[in-house]
This record gives sequence, structure tokens and C-alpha cells, in this order.
Amino acid sequence: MLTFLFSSLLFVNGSILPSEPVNPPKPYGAIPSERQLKWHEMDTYCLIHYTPTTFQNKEWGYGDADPAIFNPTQFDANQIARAAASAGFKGLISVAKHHDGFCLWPTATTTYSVAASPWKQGKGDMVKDFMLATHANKMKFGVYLSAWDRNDMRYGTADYAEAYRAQLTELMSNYGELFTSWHDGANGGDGYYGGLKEKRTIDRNIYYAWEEKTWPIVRKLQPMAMIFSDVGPDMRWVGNEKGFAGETSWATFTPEGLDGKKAVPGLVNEKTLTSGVRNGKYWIPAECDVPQRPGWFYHAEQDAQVKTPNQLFEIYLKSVGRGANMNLGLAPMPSGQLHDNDVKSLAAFGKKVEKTFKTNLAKDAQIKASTIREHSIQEYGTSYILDDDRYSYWATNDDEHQASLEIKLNGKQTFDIIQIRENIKLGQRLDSVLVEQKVNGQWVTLTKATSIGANRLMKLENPVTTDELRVQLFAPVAITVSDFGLYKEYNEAFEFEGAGFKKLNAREFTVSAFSESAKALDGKSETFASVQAYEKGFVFELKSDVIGLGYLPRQDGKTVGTATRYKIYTSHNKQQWVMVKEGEFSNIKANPILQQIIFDDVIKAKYIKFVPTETLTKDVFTVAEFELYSK
Ligand code: FUL
Repeated sequence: MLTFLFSSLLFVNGSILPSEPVNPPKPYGAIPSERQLKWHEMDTYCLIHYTPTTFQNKEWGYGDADPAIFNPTQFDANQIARAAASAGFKGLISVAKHHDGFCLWPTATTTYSVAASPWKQGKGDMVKDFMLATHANKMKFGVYLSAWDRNDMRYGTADYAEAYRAQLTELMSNYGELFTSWHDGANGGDGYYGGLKEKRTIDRNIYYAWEEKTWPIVRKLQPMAMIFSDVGPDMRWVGNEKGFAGETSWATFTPEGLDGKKAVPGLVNEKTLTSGVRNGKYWIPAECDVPQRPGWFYHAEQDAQVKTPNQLFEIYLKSVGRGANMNLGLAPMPSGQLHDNDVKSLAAFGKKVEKTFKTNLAKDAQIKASTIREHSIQEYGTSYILDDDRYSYWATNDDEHQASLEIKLNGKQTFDIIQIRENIKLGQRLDSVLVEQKVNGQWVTLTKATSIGANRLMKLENPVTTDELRVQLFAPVAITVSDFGLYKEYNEAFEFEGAGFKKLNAREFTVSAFSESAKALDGKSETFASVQAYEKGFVFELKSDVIGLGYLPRQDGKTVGTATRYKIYTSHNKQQWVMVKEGEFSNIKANPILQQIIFDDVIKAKYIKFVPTETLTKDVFTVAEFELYSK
């Protein structure tokens, strides 16, 4: 109390007057906009993929689906929104149009929409239904509008680009306040295009006129909506669809284009997306998008592969816990509701996050700082670290770029998550932090971290029990810290009902030899075979019936040789072949997961042949694993 009086008040003529306020530290580097601050406060939200593609059991619709198939019998936006809210999500984004071009709202720009479907006799508006359910569940609403449209005959012409902007205008005008306008980078390629079935390439640098014409629509009609694309302007893609930001992930970023051109969605140097750029020119934090299932759309064969609460929690730690936000993809079934496994996992994840972060075990700690800005405890003291305001902060003087906080806990506490936040209104200041624990009177390193920013959750391998910690902090400017927390991960047993298909073991079939074939059958995802003469395909001799085939692309982060299209044939004698399935491995570049091709019927033939008909690099095909499944 005495120190408090002396440091913050002056005695003048025997009376006590408040001293002059001490200037706050000047912001450092790029700082977030009001819109970005609000977004940081959200932490998690979700993205709903539900279009005719759901009914086709595909990941990317080709644009040729008959609107008649879009006929959900039990569509319930509330069931979906409720499940999202139970996970603690603060927002829900409706994929209003995916690459297949089908609009979930009755648009004036194309006839390919809900208006042409039997759902609600063509009178429905699914975007509106999602909006109402989102608001009813106290979340914010957003929309995703794919720029690539594989249905529209005009795709590639100026007319389509105008139609796209008209669609955006409709969405920005008629669905209340939106927290995001989400624009993905996959744009341009082959499609149905009104029946012409061809490949169309567009010049991504100019075609959509993002900065000149498209983003201004969002800015004008929805000033608080965060614009998402690979490169910002408000938030950036994290560079993978695993949901993980980098161990170091700066919110600051400088978009870099390719071949000396300006960065635009779909044409960006992806190298720094995951880590961000220290002292980057703009505040463009990462958004970690990741589907709750292996793919973004519902596939019955993936019912047993819904991410568990623990897997979702790991994503949470590596996204929200690295200063990014988590955007989880939810995939309703053709019926129009989420599968029970998804609902159960979401609720358990919500409970886990809630229980884990309910009690800050450092709440009643005494924090002693090595220094306080101008000794003004009242303005910059350590009590601001433990209040509930993420923008109030303790600070050092401008010339103090290293400081430490000694934290005396209220008795011994057991924890395995350490949280530190900066007041990001003053920029991302800290270079790094080092957390130590006192063992036998000595400070011993517990953990370290680089980028802190809006939030940093440091997960310890094992829980630690102690009553004394020290945090050392390093920055190029005055140091500020707004929050410190200690938490213990909450755990509860969790199981899904039902199982997927049975994977055959390698003894249950043989494969005609090809170069490095062993690597494709060793059960190790980290090894892969490279095959030059792959056009003839890969022949499997079967000893039992099979229902499907799996192709795991290489998992080393590279895409050379990854297949994007395939054909599958069967034969009784290896002479006459019948094609049973063909298709594309949609989105495999961004999300290189196991591709499971499930046949319409069990295959009883003796031989099955898998032919990659297109790869990302023409002259080679790579495969980490082949798998076969039985019922
Ligand atoms: C990607 C798309 O290609 C995927 O299909 C999915 O919509 C994902 C969220 O964005 O770029």
C-alpha cells in the first residue's frame, strides 16, 4: 500500500493529488484493426459444407449435379447450430456456394440454386435458415462464397466475374451483420460449365479484381466482416488443413506473390503462411481451418474417423494457443443433420475446453516484476496480469527490453498448460519468453516460446506441481504482458459408436511388383514409392471380397507425384478389364489425407486395378500407402 501511495500520488502542500499519468508504451509495428480485435476475441468458429456435393459423396462437385438431388428430408439448422454452440464456438459460417456453383439461397444471378431444388418446393433459403439458427444459439454468422464456379457457363468471362460480385452483394446485404466473408484460394480449373465440360484457366492476378472491385463490396456493406483469403487482407490461411499454426506464428505478415507479381488469392508464396513474418508489414493473423472429419463434406465411410475431443483439443492448443483462430469444418449428412458421432465429439470438446480453462490456478498468485514502468503500480502494475481484462497490462520502461516476473502461487498447484497474452492493441512486442520453475532453490527451465501475441498456450508434456515460477521476457521495445494463466487439461473417457470398414492386412492380397512397391505396403506413412511408368496402373490380386481401396498420398509436405484423378477396373483373368469407378481426388493438394474410394457394391473379382490418370507432376506418381477394405 505504501509503495502504491508513493509511486502514484504526490504530496502537494500537505494534500494528496494524483501524479501526471505516465505515457503508455508506443505501439510496436503493425497493429490490429477494431475488426481484427473483435475476431481475436472469438477464438473458435465453424464452417458448414452442405450442398448437392453432399448427396454425391464427393469433396468437390463438378457442377453437373441435378438440383433434384438436393432434397434433405430432415434438414435442421438448429440441430447443427446447437452442436456448434455446445463446442463453445462463437460463430458459424455457411458455405453459401462451393466450387460446384450451387447457391444455397435464391439468388438472382443463376438458376442453379435451392430455388431449382425440391427442398421446400424451391421456396427455401438455407443461408437464411443457418443465419437464424446461428443467432438463436448466440453465435455470429458468416458466409463462404467460392469464386470458382464449376457449373456456370460464364465462368472465365467478365460476365461471370460480375455475377460473382452480384452474389457477394446479395449475401452481404440480406443476412444481418456478418463476422466474415470467406474466399478460398482454389479457383480455376476443369468443370461442367453449362455442359461444355472443359478446363478453364483464369488470370488470378486480374480476373476477380479482388482489391479494386470485390473486397470493396464487403467493406462497404459489412465493415466489421473479416475478409479471409490465402493472403488476407484481414486474416490469412495457415498453409495447411490440419488446423496447426506454426510453433512460431506471428500475427504480422507481408503477403508475397509469385514470379514478382502481387499476392492474390490462389497465387501466393506459401512458405511463410504457417509462421507469419516477424515485423511483417501488416497485421494479418492466421486462421486454422480443419475439417472435423477427414474431408470437408460428409462421407458415410468416414463416420468412425470423426476427430475425437482430444484431437480437437490438440488443434485448439496449436491454433488458438498460437495466437490464431480455429475454424472447424462441420459436415451434415444428406438427411440435413450432423451425425451422432460429430454431435457427441463437439459437446465433449466444448466441455473439455470449458473445464480446462475454468480455473486459472495462478489467479491468487503474487507477481513481483523486476521493473514497473515509471514505478507506476497503479497504471502498469502486475495486478493487471491477473484481472479479467485481456487489454489491461503490466509494462516496463521504454529502454528495458528484458524483464522477469516472479510468480508465487497460492500454495502448490498442478498444471500442464501455461498461458501468456500480450495486449495486442500495442502490437506483437515480445520476441520470446522463458518459463522457469524453482527446484531446490534453483531456477530450472520449464518451457520456452517465441511469438506470443493474442494468446500463447504452452503445453507441458507432463503436469508440473510447484508454488513458484519465473517468466523471463525478451522484446525489442518496452515489454507488456496482459495475462498469465496456469491450467490443468481436463480428461474424460470418450468413445464413438459403430465402426468403419475393415482394413485388409497385406497378407490378404498381393500386388504386381513395381519399383519401390514395398514402401507402399509397409504400413508406414512416412515412406513412399515413386513410380515413373504408372499409366498402366497397379494390379492387386484378391483373396477375398473388397468394398474399397485407399490411397494415401506422400506425407512429407511435398506434392510431387500426388495423384489427382483415378480409374479403377476389375477383372477375372487380367485380360479383360471392366471399369468400376473413376473420379478425382479433390482438394488433395491442400489436404493430403487418406483417399478412400468405396465401391457401390462389394467386388468379388480376382483382380482389381488402380490407375492414376493424372498427377500433380505429370511424369511421376507417388504413393505412401495403398490399402484395401472389406465390409
Ligand atoms: C478449400 C476448398 O477447396 C475445400 O473444398 C474446402 O472448401 C476448404 C475449406 O477450402 O480451399
